[in-house]
Amino acid sequence: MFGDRRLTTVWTMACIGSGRLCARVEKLCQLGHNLQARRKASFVKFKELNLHQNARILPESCQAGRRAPGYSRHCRAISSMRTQQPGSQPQPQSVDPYVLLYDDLKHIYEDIREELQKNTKIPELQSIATYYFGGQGKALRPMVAILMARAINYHLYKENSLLAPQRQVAMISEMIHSASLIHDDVIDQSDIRRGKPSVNALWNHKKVAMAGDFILAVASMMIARLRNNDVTLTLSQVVTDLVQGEFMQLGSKETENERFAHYLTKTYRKTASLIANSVKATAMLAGADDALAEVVFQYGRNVGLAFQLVDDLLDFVSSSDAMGKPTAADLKLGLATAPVLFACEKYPELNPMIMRRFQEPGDVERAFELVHKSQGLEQTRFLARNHCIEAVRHASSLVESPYQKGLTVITDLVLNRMK
Ligand code: GRG
Repeated sequence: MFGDRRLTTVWTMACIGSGRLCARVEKLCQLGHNLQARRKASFVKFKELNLHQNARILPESCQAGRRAPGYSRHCRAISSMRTQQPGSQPQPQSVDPYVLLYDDLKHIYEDIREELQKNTKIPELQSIATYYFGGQGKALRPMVAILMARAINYHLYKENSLLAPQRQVAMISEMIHSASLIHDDVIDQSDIRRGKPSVNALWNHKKVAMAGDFILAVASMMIARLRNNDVTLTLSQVVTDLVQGEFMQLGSKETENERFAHYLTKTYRKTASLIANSVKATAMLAGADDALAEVVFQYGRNVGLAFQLVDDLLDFVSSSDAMGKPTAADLKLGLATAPVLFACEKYPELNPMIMRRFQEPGDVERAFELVHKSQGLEQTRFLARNHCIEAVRHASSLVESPYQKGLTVITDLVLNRMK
């Protein structure tokens, strides 16, 4: 329906002059994953898991019912993910992932806080480590992980169920995400996140960095408890990717082609790897074979790339009120993201600004203006949309179910989100 692999290359080539390079980069982004995928996996079988004492099958989501305390705040936080411009892609209107997964998600932050609190008796460490699990996040990563888990369970076994280890992966995914946000806030010295003072604005940065490590350590214990080597490797890959992605962000490249390649690899590592490997882990826990795990991974990779592209776009178009953080933040941090890299083609005067990381007076304002005058924002959206189409193509190969449809709806939310 959405074309074949050639289309991927064509749309990549269509949107930037350095298309062939970009397509090569796409391949590079997958390289690390493919090496992993080639290893023979010894998957835990779904039915065996059902019998395992830890593998409590959680009930199917009910659509109405009692709202948990704090749930309305959580809904407000995630409501901005809902479609802003309806109909950008054909979507099954009947499926609302937030409603569909209400029961699965309503206690997720509470469960994470509990997990963190039981692993330390130091009150300040508890406070810092649990600060970003107050329900203000969009919970995108657990939502996608659980949707995929349920879609795969239905695909393989026609089961309307979620395995307890799969829900653990959803929690682990959000924990790794939050640990990275904490480290990011320290590195960027940002004062505000999700419309609140950021963690480092409230506590000493040394303690904050250690709290981030603590979250990662507790997440590692949870991974170990899954007792599945392939899942352990898959989720550990995420942390190495995150660190490398952030590291890459500190450097810059001389030529335009090198820069775009660098940006795409960084984007995969910094954002897409977590979503791709988390959904893959849920599929592995269901007993998916290598081919199915790859389909699932590609869905997550494309959603993740689209998500970051839109994030980079919103930095230029959204208000700081909507985003809960300052706008043009990337330029101020010296970062040249997709809108700037595209704008460079029309306005080469951006090149020296990129090289000096927008440090000279007036650079940020001028770059901001040139991006808006160029086609950079449209080209970024085009690229994001095509990654969403690719994600939908992968989701379409799963057996139809509300969860499988939900995976398609997610791409629309990602593309049209306001924050
Ligand atoms: C030690 C895990 C670890 C990481 C260190 C600092 C670092 C390396 C990586 C930073 C990765 C990072 C912050 C990526 C940004 C990804 C991104 C777009 C975050 C915003 O995601 P949203 O909008 O956030 O889903 P909410 O607030 O909704 O949860």
